[in-house]
Amino acid sequence: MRFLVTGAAGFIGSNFCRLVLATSQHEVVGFDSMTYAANFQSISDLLGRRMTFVEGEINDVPLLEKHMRNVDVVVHFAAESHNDLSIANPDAFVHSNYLGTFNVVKLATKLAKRLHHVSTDEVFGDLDLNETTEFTEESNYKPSSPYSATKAGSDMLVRSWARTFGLRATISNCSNNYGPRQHAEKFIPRQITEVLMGRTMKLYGNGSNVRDWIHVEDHARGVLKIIEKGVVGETYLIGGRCQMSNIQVALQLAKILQVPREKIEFVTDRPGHDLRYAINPSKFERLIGWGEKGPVPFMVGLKDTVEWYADNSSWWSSQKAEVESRYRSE
Ligand code: NAD
Ligand code: TDX
Repeated sequence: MRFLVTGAAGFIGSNFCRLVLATSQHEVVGFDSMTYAANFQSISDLLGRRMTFVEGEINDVPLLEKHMRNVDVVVHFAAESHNDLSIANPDAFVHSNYLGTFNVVKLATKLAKRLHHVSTDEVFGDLDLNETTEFTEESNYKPSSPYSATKAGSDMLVRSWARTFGLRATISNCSNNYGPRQHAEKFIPRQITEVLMGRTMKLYGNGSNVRDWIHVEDHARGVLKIIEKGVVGETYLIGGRCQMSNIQVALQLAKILQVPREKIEFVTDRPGHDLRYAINPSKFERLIGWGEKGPVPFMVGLKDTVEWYADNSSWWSSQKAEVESRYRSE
């Protein structure tokens, strides 16, 4: 099959393209508008016979249509993805996440293409810290931030086009990803790069908020499996059953980076900060059947991720100054 991958130069999109080229015979057309979050170095080594790249906006309908015509499946990752930025600048989130997905679903319907829409567990809002509840495919939508609200809206567009206009679509809502090639604005790469630069980690509030971590390769494997074997019309919740508080993650990072816990600094909390996310991935696990290898164990993946950032400062050094100057001005 030939895939049109929107957001191909971002964190998860680029890791997905890498996995597809390494483990299948599918062809890839990467499509990305190269916002601040994209990094051409994440895909430059992949371009060749089975992968091409188009710099383009999903809201540029004629350009998107031209490239969508030549593929079998649209894999839609493109989005503004950072909660902190959505608080400072929500307009870009409505533009890319909501209107952009509106254009993607309309064109996929018009051209009768199969669509896989990549979404987030944040559409379900947050869970209490002291409970053991988890999100399921039946959970109500209750987004908290402009980011999660626009992702929730994008899911609704996909669902309604599937029911009303016969769009052949699947949706996945995944938990927090970590791994190589994630922008330095996000929690884990920010803390690793701060320590590599001799500074302190920056934890919001008291560090008790909980996230459910999954390695980006496992998310990419999941998306590919849903495209190949998932049931059209279904939603899958992807997660790795790995709930950790931010302070627990920071302590593990301190251990791997061999710095004392005094390197962890507590800073002003994020407004509206979601307390806990937790995915019940039972339905997805029945589809993926992890096999003997299973998902990447968090401590193994975290250690590899630290090594990747230590070895690839040329990938993140130019975005790092920009990120920290943005955080200082917030
Ligand atoms: P990212 O910010 O690293 O990458 C997003 C990419 O989309 C960037 O390369 C950007 O240039 C591109 N893009 C943005 N707006 C565009 C537009 N209008 N037209 C074309 N390209 C555009 O984000 P990510 O972490 O790789 O997330 C990818 C997808 O996965 C998003 O839809 C996000 O909501 C979802 N998701 C992310 C996580 C996570 O933990 N990062 C978890 C679950 C779901
Ligand atoms: O410097 C920081 N310090 C800190 O304590 C940053 C950047 C974050 N945090 C906290 C906030 C969250 O509790 O760490 C946790 C993770 O923060 P982010 O990396 O910003 O991720 P989150 O807000 O949980 O959203 C992420 O997961 C779901 C992705 O950015 C989304 O795109 C995805 O949909």
